Amino acid sequence: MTRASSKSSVSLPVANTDAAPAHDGCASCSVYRAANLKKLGVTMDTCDFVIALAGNPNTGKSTVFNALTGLRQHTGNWPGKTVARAEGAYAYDGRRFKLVDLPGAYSLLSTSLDEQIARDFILFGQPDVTVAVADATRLERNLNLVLQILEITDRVVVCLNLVDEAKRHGVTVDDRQLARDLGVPVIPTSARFGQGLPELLQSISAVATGEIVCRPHRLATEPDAIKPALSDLVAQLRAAYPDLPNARWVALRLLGGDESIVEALRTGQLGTLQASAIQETLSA
Ligand SMILES: Nc1nc2c(ncn2[C@@H]2O[C@H](COP(=O)(O)OP(=O)(O)O)[C@@H](O)[C@H]2O)c(=O)[nH]1
Ligand SMILES: [Mg+2]
Repeated sequence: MTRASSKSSVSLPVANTDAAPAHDGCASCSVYRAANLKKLGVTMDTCDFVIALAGNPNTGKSTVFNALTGLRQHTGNWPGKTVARAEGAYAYDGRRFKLVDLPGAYSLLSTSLDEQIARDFILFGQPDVTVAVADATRLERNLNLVLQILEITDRVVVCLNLVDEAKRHGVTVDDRQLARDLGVPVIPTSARFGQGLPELLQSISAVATGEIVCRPHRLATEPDAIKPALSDLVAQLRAAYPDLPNARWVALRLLGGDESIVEALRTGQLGTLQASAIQETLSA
């Protein structure tokens, strides 16, 4: 499916000005060029796929975003830097990808505005791929959000970033085992230095086109006690909102008393929220 948009073309610098040491994945070497990346800035006349960048604050989402789009989304080493989502585009292997840099989030269950924006986009915006950017130096903490994302969508690539920092602290992550455990591709990167980005581009493309089919790790099952209520609620949600992408997840949130979802349902905004998120996805 091709998604259309009306944004005008803007010519933007494409060079990655961050100091980049010589290595396989850097922006200036042949491997990177061979990755067939064309940074399109905010040129999004048409795009084939919408890609969301999600992750805890300070995991390098905006650094990845800038490296792939050639834009200059602000990066910083403190939380809350990205307050709204930023959008840009790139072309890879003859296809056009719209990249959405979501605000940092520790959880998709919280009620902070940043986290709600991120959650609504992943849940209702239906990105073709969600890239979960995780900090390799704080993997355990970061996996909380990754696992929550895997509950909502099965098209996920984990960008295991800051591996250079992890290495400096003597931490190595077995990314292959992690990929097996999570059931989605895990790509080690040092986005600041362009390392791993060709592999990341390749994985995003493969998941978007269906060449790679993810089998995400999901919580085994819900407790027996809530099963009848859950299936009843799921049926009602499906009847009321046939296009709702993940009725089970929404039902679980309702049973958990998630105020924002309860409110969205009570006011009838659940359908509107869904429609507007999709509309924004298409027209931004
Ligand atoms: N050492 C190192 N620093 C990085 C890497 N990626 C991002 N950073 C730095 O981490 C900080 C936060 O990055 P940013 O992209 O703003 O994170 P965001 O909050 O997730 O958007 C910035 O100072 C980046 O330069 C990396 O792979 N290695
Ligand atoms: Mg950011």
